[in-house]
Amino acid sequence: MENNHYKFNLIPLEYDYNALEPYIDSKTVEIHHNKHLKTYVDNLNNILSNYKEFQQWSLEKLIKDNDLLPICIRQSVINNAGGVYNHNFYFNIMTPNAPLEPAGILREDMLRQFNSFEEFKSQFKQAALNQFGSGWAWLVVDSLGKLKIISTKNQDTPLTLDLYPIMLVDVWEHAYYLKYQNRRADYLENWFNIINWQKIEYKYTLYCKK
Ligand code: MN3
Repeated sequence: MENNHYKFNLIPLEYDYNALEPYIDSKTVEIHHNKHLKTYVDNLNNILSNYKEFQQWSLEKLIKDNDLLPICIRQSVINNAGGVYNHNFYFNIMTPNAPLEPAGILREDMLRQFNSFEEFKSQFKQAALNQFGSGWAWLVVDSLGKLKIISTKNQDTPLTLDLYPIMLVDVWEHAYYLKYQNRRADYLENWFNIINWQKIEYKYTLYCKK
């Protein structure tokens, strides 16, 4: 069962480790999920095990309201809760049976703001390429309801920026190094074959209904 507060679980993937081949290799998905993500889950649980008062807080609240946490655990909660949130999100929006482009209202709004899907893709890839060092590229909705592409470093999230995230890609080297080594651009190009647009569209409609 999925827990959105302490004690957090390693959420199983909805697909097999080899399901994203040939775009992401089986070994990378396995290590990424069963080692990297698991470490974030374990670290977060370890930190919170000594702080009963925060054990009912959701992942989102731990990230958003981090200024209410004791200073001695604040940065490690930001890193590890962010690591869990970002990776759960990332694994959730990939699928082996991907439609190659979004549909519905998301597509309409994307075309309105970026002129074409190709232009959106190119800007998103550029943000992911330009993220220096470890981090993430995101498609978010801002407080005016506009789609925006941003990047964050390390395990930072847009949640603290009053932005509503609907899509992200991991550009830490561990997400692609085994197969692509330093070729982040190739990883990104291939990643566009395994995006679960239905899930992203659903997140977008949730935002629109708010
Ligand atoms: Mn990662």
